[in-house]
Amino acid sequence: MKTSDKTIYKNMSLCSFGNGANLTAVDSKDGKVVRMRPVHYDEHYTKEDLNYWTINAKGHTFEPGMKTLNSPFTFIYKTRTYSPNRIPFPLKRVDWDPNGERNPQNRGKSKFERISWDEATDIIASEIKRIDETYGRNSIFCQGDGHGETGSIHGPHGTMANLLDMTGGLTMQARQPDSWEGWYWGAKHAWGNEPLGQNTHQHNLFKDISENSDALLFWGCDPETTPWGWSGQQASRLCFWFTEIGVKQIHIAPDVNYANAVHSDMWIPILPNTDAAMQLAIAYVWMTEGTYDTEYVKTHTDGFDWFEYYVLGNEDGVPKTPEWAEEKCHVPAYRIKALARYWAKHNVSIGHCNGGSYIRSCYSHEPARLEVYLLAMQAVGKPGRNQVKFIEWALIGMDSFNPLPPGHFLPEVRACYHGSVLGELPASFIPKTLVPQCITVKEGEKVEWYGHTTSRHHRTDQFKHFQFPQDGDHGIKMIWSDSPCWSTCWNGGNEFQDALTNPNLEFFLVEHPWMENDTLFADMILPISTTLELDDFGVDTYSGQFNSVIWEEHACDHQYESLSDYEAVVEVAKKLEKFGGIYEDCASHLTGDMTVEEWQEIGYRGSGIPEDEQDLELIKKQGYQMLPTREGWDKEPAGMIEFYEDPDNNPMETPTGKIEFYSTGLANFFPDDPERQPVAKWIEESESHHERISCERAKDYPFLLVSNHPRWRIHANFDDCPWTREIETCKVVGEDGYAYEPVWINPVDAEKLGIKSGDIVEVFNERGTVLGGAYVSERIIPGAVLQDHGAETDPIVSGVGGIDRGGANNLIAPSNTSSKNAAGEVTGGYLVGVRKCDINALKEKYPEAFDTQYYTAETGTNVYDYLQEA
Ligand SMILES: Nc1nc2c(c(=O)[nH]1)N[C@H]1C(S)=C(S)[C@@H](COP(=O)(O)OP(=O)(O)OC[C@H]3O[C@@H](n4cnc5c(=O)[nH]c(N)nc54)[C@H](O)[C@@H]3O)O[C@H]1N2
Ligand SMILES: Nc1nc2c(c(=O)[nH]1)N[C@H]1C(S)=C(S)[C@@H](COP(=O)(O)OP(=O)(O)OC[C@H]3O[C@@H](n4cnc5c(=O)[nH]c(N)nc54)[C@H](O)[C@@H]3O)O[C@H]1N2
Ligand SMILES: [Mo]
Repeated sequence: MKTSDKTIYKNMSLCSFGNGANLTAVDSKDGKVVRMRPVHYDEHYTKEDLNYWTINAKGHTFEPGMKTLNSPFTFIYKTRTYSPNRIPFPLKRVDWDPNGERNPQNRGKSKFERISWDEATDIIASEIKRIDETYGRNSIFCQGDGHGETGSIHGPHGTMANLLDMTGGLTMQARQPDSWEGWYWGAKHAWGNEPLGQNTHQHNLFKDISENSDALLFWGCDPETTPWGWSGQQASRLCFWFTEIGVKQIHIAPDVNYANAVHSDMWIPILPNTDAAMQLAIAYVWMTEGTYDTEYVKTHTDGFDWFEYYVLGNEDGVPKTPEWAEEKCHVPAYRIKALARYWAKHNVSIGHCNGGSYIRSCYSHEPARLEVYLLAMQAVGKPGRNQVKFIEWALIGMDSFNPLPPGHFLPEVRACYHGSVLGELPASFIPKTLVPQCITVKEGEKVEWYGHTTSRHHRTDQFKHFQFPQDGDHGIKMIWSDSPCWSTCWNGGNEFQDALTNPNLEFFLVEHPWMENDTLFADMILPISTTLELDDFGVDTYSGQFNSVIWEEHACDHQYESLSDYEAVVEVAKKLEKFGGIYEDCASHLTGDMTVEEWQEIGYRGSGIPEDEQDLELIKKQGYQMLPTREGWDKEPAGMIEFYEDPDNNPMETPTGKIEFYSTGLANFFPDDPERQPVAKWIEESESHHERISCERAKDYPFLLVSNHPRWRIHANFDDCPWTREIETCKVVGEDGYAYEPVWINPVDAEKLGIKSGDIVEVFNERGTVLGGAYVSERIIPGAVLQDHGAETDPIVSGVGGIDRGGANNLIAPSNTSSKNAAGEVTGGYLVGVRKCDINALKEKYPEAFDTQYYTAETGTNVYDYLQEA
């Protein structure tokens, strides 16, 4: 019996940029998606067609395979499409009246009522016009960035910014390089590697490591979890291959993450965000034992003397010995010495996705620069000695194989506004890390920072000064968000929840598929379709297998009254057109007067498939088209070898062209910044942060929080998935039947706290409290606790000092940025207290909050519980 009557193909990565990985087959029957499954390339292609690549090393061969290696999230996506949490129709908060009382204080408290698309778009259009005429366009603030469903035409983020941009302007949220803060704000000043700051010379690194490395340091890296986000399972296979060929895998992390548990030859437990201390001690061992590459340091680097002066203690009287470091990072001195000596004698590379709280905590620019220093002291670029980035893309140099490199965009097809990420910002913009401060800024005051803060700007952009609001502007009166997860993904979420109730904010509009997180605080919500309901176009560039170009069709109809983000914004544009003037023809400008199918064709034409191989009939019929591996890929120079061999003719992008131990750019522009000095240092505490175990605050909040990228979610996505919620590392069901976000606690700490596995616990500091379910395990170092990020907020009391049952720990993250002049986020590696929670006492104290707790352990929220009964 045939179980499906239709099969379509989709790009199911949640990267959002049209490209990603996870080419997936989707079967549906009677209009309903019944199954999502991998694609076997050999249904249409032979190995020869694909120019099948292999890597040979040490008598073994690594093969990409002929079947896609999708992440588990790919196969469970239909549960999101059919989630009970889907927003079915446009909603308006019952006590928000655009012509009367707006009750901003009730955001997040009052319920919603159904309205029609016609009413909703009428209100939106007239609010835009009114706010523009009363306060000016810069009072409309767009939050239009984020990861999310991979769409090109129906891009999940920023379409509304396009509309506002073409009709008079807006204030845009600038997405900071959240994933690689430390590399961006720090490492660039040491070795360039623009624009990311992580090593951008990734060609053939996988091959290089296989052939030449003795060990790979997984320094804050979980290639069994984070590849699930964007790419698939190739990184997992790579780790097995490293074991097969004898490349040692050493994990440096506070926790036994999922790769560490399976693949590691050694785990070096370290307290969160104390890596800088260990790095300095490693440098100390090399300096005092004479085991670094002095010749390389002379010819390839600049300013080493400054660093040596500091490390040996000549500057502050404190030699950075392994014993000194042990006290800060809790790695025993003997182990630091052993690692330093092993490293000096062997070919060692370092692998990251991005680096965990090592790279997203206070002063993250320091460990990032220190890593560059250590690499330089051991002749980075020499075969087997490199820095590998983005293991989550599984690629380790896969961009060498594939004609479409990761990050290949399809610019013509974009409905998304990519300025927020890539840097083409309007004059008025706000760094994402400073949003609460900017919403609440008082008339006549301003918020200030350095740099456009988006991820593609050059190092020198960090020296430009900016402010909000612009002179003469009036601050934020309206927010239009298509990425309503600020409170569970950014820094100081409780401050954001408070800011949303600010009386200056007249209209908070959200477009989203699901009722969760900031959506609960909206005045109006537009129901958005999921990718399975849409025709689109995509490319697979991250799988680490082969590139494919995908002609995406819808697998089921639009659910309920939902529209895609693009379609929703076009509906608003049509209403604006009626006002004429600046709004004339804005809807047709937005669509280019083209149908989705016409956009798909444009996407295909610009996809990178060579013109003579383009065949529209074929791709429409087959659903996808594969590209063969590039000829000659294996001849390309690996990693930073060219700089290693000839630094004068292949300089780094630093002012001196060398790797700078003394960042001359920072020295010129911020000579007196104690938090980011010209030479990277250990910063104990400072004006911006008091988040060390040595700080006064640690008496009340003695643990450092690790807040990893979630094993069972992609950030804020998937928290409602019944298939994963059953897993004990996904949710811990408490005594009251509620599914809590796990909190890992070491048995030594648990015993002191009187906590056992399964207990409901509170994780807290002066910024608030989040609940969790205890998972007592030696998988976490004593002195640290771990709770993944991105759980759905479920406020018992919202705002600063509040209590969140959902376990969205970003609510209690610091709101100050990486350091005074670096606007990065701090979302892990900060101080918290932990105690057992008396849930019954909370229920007595906040009966109303618990009356309106709608969660079931199986699925989390149900949207109907937020609706006012008719
Ligand atoms: N504690 C802690 N916090 C962190 C980090 C950490 O390590 N620890 N890491 C940081 C990093 S690296 C990142 S990238 C960020 C991630 O933060 P984000 O990129 O903001 O998070 P996402 O959940 O991926 O997506 C944003 C929103 O888009 C929504 N969405 C998905 N598809 C669609 C769609 O088609 N249309 C619309 N309108 N919405 C859609 C999702 O539901 C979600 O609300 O978090 C950062 N925050
Ligand atoms: N499943 C899943 N995959 C994802 C994502 C997701 O949300 N879910 N998000 C995607 C995105 S946007 C990004 S940016 C990447 C993020 O990629 P990463 O930055 O690599 O991810 P993290 O989980 O923050 O950290 C990786 C590991 O670092 C270790 N670690 C944590 N804190 C510290 C520390 O202070 N010091 C040291 N030495 N180690 C530490 C932990 O073992 C953790 O497992 O993942 C991507 N992939
Ligand atoms: Mo990220």
